Amino acid sequence: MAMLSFEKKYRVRGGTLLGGDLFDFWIGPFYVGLFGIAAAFFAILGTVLIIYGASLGPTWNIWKISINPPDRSYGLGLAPLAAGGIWQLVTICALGAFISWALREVEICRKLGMGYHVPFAFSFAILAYATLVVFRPILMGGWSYGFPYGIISHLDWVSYTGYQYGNFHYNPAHMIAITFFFTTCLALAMHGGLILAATNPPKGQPVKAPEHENSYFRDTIGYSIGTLGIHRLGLLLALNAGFWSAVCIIISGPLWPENVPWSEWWTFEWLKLPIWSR
Ligand code: 07D
Ligand code: 07D
Ligand code: U10
Repeated sequence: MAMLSFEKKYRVRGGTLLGGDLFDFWIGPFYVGLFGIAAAFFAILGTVLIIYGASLGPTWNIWKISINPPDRSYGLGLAPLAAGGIWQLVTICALGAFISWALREVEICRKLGMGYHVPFAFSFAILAYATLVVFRPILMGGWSYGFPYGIISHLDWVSYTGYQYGNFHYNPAHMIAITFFFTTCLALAMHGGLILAATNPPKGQPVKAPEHENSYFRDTIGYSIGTLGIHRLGLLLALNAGFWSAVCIIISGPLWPENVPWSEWWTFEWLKLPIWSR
């Protein structure tokens, strides 16, 4: 079915989570919905707050603008606008926008009669973000632990926080997360490569089907996970990358003491267990 006639067929009312028929319509290609309005509201308000924060100085250089979290002395309390309060409001707007966006995705899935896999996946990104700016700061007892909202300044935060624990590469959950990120790239490259290989045979030959795809990997590595399986694996790998990222940062401070190098984990008591210490 052509896309335009398909859209005419499925663009019907219903499937909303909240608000019934209110905002149950489309603007151009975009489904609106109550959560679309909420997402637009939070995104616009958050952006306006960032621009307001930037207007307080000291720079309009896009790379250097930074909306900083409050000082350590404010603990988990509210801070004045210019001293971290804007960061707190922007954080609320960001979470409001991300969660509204995920719920809008859920409504679209319901309208289309599809599974919730895409919003489920996005929720892992939201989890990682919330871990950085809400859960870890709460466990550490201060909003100052959140990362600053600026292109360069958030890199400074990652670097600073990494070196605060000596060499962050020694964090075992960071290792697991990185391995999942790398494996996700490997899997996507293999999958993209395989699909293009099957659909681009030499001139004059027919386009190949899943039997060829399965055979390719059975010939190469002795096993094919299958055409549906690779998508399940891809999702699993990517979600684990985000999940273990959240783990690696939530344990840095709340569980593993602040300022203690992660390298010491590897000299921890468990390393002295008789099986491998002889
Ligand atoms: C390609 C989908 C499109 C999304 C894009 C990002 C904004 C920010 C805001 C000026 C893959 C849109 C950007 C809306 C503009 C202002 C105030 C997704 C794609 C194109 N980072 N990070 C970037 C964010 C964190 C880290 C780039 C966001 C953590 C490192 C971009 C968040 C840590 C590097 C960016 C976030 C961290 C980057 C490219 C939120 C650990 C880079 C992102 C909300 C996760 C790279 C200058 C990209 C870079 C980079 C955005 C969080 C580390 C500006 C929105 C605190 C080491 N980050 N980041 O392509 O070039 O993502 O930085 O959590 O090297 Mg970051
Ligand atoms: C948080 C983004 C959420 C995004 C959302 C959506 C918009 C809309 C609109 C485009 C999680 C935002 C959407 C704004 C845009 C439009 C229209 C994703 C998030 C909700 N590290 N490290 C990680 C590597 C080192 C350190 C994670 C590698 C050093 C710290 C990942 C290396 C030191 C932290 C990772 C390396 C160090 C991390 C990031 C190599 C620094 C974290 C991915 C090869 C000296 C962070 C949860 C992630 C983390 C994190 C990879 C090196 C420190 C596993 C490959 C040794 C402090 N590092 N790292 O989390 O776990 O994505 O955050 O050297 O906090 Mg690391
Ligand atoms: C995949 C796939 C597959 C496909 C695919 C894809 C995965 C096998 C079948 C998809 C993949 C691709 C297309 C490849 C490229 C994708 C990437 C590389 C990922 C990254 C993507 C991007 C960088 C693009 C990002 C773009 C976005 C997010 C769109 C931005 C949209 C908007 C700004 C509008 C959003 C709409 C909303 C919020 C709801 C509707 C509202 C409006 C349209 C109007 C605006 C709002 C209002 C009127 C509300 C009023 C405002 C209020 C009340 C606020 C007022 C407040 C104030 C303070 C003023 O596997 O198959 O192929 O294709």
